[in-house]
Amino acid sequence: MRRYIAILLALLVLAGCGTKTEPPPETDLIVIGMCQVGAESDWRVANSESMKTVFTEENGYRLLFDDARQKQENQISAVRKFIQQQVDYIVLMPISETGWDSVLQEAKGAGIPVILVDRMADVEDESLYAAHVGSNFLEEGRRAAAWMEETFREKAGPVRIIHIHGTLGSTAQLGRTTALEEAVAAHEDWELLAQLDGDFTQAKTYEVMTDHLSALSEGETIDVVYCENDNIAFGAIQALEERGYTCGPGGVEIITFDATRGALAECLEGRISLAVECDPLLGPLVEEVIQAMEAGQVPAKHQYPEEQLFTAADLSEALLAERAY
Ligand code: GZL
Ligand code: ZN
Repeated sequence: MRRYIAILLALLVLAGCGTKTEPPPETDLIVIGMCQVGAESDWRVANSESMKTVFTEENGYRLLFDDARQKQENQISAVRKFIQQQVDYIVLMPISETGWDSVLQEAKGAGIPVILVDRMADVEDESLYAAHVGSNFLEEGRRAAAWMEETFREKAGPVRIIHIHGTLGSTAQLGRTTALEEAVAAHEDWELLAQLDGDFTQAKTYEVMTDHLSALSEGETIDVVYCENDNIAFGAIQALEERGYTCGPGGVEIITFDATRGALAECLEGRISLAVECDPLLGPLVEEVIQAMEAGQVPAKHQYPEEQLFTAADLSEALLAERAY
């Protein structure tokens, strides 16, 4: 009997049942420290998904993912943690443009390349980052302003605009705001009624827009609300409709940026007038940069995704169904 048990034990050990499963060996996986802003918007969730889909162990990567919960100090400590862990690359989605010089200097000193994704970091020394992959936000805003010019060309009297901006100091906010302010300055018949801080979230926008509307006289005319992302648009529409306004073409024209599926559905429904696409699926572009660097090449400093505008005429249920985000 004892011999039988001994054989059984030996078989179990051989089968590895007795030992804990070892993680895959640190072979040649490329280790990436990723500092994400947070999960403040549908765009951000899609952006994180894109990264996690690309940077998998099957594809040859070990992804260390940090969510900064929309605080720059959390991003800075995450970069320092990744430097200590001696990752191969740091991928940073900077929440705002300033305050990065010293921590990126530390990464450079540790010989770890930094790739900026989505928003930009405004640093003195451009060698502090290897490449930037993200949208041209000023261009996005200028395309929205051109649509406004077209839409209001024949309108007699003032064009009354409420501007709800995103996280102050973020490249997306700076670019989209500059474009609107340039256009307002160029049109003496455009009136900027208010500039509110929606911080790219639906909750904050609903709060500030409700407060603003409650201070207006009943039914005061608003021609267009310029929302710097979809979640701002959702909050603004909720507040406007509660106050009796009709949103969409012919009513309060709603302009939004990102063009996530939720916003395109509202556009098809006729509550959003214009959705300016801002592509969150940047994982493949970032991987191209990393693979180029792995091959010893110097990547282009800036890589911009292709983006388009949507109005209801451009949309259908079928198109919505096939969109990735
Ligand atoms: C834009 C990105 C912005 C999105 C918002 O690339 O920085 O941040 O437009 C997100 O939805 O919060
Ligand atoms: Zn004009």
